Amino acid sequence: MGPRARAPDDQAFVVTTSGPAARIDALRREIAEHEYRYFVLDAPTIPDLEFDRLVRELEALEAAHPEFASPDSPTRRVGGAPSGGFAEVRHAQPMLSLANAFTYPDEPRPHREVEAFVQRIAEVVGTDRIPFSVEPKIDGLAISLRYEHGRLVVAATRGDGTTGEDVTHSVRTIRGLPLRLRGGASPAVLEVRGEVYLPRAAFEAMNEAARERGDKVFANPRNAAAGSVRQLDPRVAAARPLAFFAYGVGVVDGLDLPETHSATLALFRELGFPVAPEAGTATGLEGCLAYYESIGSRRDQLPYEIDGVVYKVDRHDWQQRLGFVSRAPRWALAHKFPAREVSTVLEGIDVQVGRTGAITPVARLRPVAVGGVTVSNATLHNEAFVHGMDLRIGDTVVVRRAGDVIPEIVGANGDRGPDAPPPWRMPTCCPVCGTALERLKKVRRQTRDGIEYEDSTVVVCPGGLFCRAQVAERIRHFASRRAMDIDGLGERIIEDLVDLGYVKTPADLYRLTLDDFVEMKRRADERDGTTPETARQGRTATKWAENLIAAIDRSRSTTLERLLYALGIRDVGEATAKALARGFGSLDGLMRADEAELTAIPDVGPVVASRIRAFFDDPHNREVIAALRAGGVHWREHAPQRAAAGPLAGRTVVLTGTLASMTRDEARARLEALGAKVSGSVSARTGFVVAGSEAGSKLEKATALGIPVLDEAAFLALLDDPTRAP
Ligand code: I6G
Repeated sequence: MGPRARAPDDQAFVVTTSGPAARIDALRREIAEHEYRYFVLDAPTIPDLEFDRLVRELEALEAAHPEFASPDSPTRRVGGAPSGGFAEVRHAQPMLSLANAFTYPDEPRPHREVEAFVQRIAEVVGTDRIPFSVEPKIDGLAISLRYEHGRLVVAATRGDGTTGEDVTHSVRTIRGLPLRLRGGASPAVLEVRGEVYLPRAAFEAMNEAARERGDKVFANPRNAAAGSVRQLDPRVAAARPLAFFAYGVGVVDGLDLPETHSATLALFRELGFPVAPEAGTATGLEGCLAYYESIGSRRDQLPYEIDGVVYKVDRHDWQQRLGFVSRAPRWALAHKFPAREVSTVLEGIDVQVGRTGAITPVARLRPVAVGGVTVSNATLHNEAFVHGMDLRIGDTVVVRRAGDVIPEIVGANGDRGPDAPPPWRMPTCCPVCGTALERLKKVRRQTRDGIEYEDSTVVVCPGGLFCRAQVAERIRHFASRRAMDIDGLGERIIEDLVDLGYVKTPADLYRLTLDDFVEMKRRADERDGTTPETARQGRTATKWAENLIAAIDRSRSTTLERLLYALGIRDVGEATAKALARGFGSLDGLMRADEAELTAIPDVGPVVASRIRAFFDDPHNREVIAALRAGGVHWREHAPQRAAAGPLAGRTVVLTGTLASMTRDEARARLEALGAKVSGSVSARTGFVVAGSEAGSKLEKATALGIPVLDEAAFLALLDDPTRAP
């Protein structure tokens, strides 16, 4: 069901079996209850596999007994064929909008709009100690769900507030959204309103997969959620892990609502609806502002994108007294966070040279504040991305910055006059060393205006050692925290070391003396025109150099896996470095290995194996390794550890896409525990492919090669019973 299932510690259900109808009914109730525990209470009580077994049993029984079919069976979330369009739904009670307030940090009264909101309420209710219900404002799509006699009958978008679109077929697929109200509740009508959203991780995985396929990416989770809900084919919506939080009511008939909004949210939970776990209560202006600060400080850690918080007067009778101004309730306010998407001007496109020579276009932007940070650069990923968006210098572009993600351009205004600059072209020579650039994979593409380009997913500078950018990048990677961890050896110092000729390879670091550093600093200051040193500055420079020498010395004692990662072999990330270190135990063993021995290591496919072989065959790299050893770099070696016993021993499996029930690392560990080798690339030697949602080019390749593909359900069944392996 999801990645968080716990051990079966409180099994609350005893399922009786007296004929298929009773069993079907019991299974439906049991599955709905487990979905509730998982999605609403966030407290699952059975492991995923057990849950899946219940669903499979129900599916089998329903297939054998179609006479007991029911539209609100948990197996029927994806019901019916794709619809031909969206019917209009007139909301029985309008879906209103909320008034917004912003904070102006640089002004004398930064929260004046929230103060005015509270003040207006205080004047009506006679106190400023107002109890508020407070919630995060999820960046999703507002939906109204209509239940009649306990059953979901219609789900509609907000539309213009009066008339929306019928999206019942796709909203039904949202796991954790009750198709029937819980606990047998059966009011004549209950309209529950809330937000459909796409969790941040799912949004990022979806865009990554789209990028891999060369498809258009969604600008933000809200657009992705809206695009998913407005799918005519419910199977598409079902494949996207949409989620829902309830936050309000529309028409209610036959149910007594509690006296406060916070108690209504608690009632929603009892009826089976997910409610944002951050929802709470606060008193007066101070309480609201404290909530705003608290949620704001956790904004990047929340698993969903939010654009602010919402304050609502908690007491329903006070809400009624306050009423509405135009189409917004006077008793509620959306207090917005600084925007994460803003427009600015694309002033230029530069290219960056990575440590392996890969060339990445980078947008140079007119500096702009995005989500509280000034942004002047944004990644453009690759040439195809620039052409796909048809970006031109001078365009107005939309920049987005969320969480720790590097700022991205997510949209561009393509309406430009006849004097528009020509489309951008990737330079033909490395901007740093002048070597002619190479294209590793050629794809023909067309822009919107029909001009044909030969795009490459990877453009590289083959300058290697001659290219200062690559030398500096390699040393930066070598010294980085997860590699050799040389504390204090920052980007600027590395650039100076390379520019002034002190360092050409990582091994040169271990030959540097205190005097070299002091001298280098003096020359760099001279070059930069920095004022001559005072005696005190001289002492500081010596202390700085001593600290660096000590940090370099500490890095001499390392581990084989860190060293392998630090060497920067193409496609050898931390996980592969670890697997190689475990599998070979010694650097000499690894350096001697042929491609067959290399591909016996988990995560190493033929492409990576050939890269490793090429790296160690290069005499220059062998010299660097010898020089590192001579410079005192050492690590512990051990006997090779190869485990290939188990029912899947000898089978190579490729994982692709996103699995709903476990992370990729968990899936890999489960397969390896059964003896399988998990590889990162599909080849004729691949035994089978496990494809989660949003699987990209690997799935396509497997299909083209006729390699068996397991979906998530089949994969879970295989873990249960490895004899089912194709
Ligand atoms: O658009 C909204 C987002 C969140 C809302 C809302 C909300 O409460 C947490 N509440 C109301 C009453 C309305 N819109 C109209």
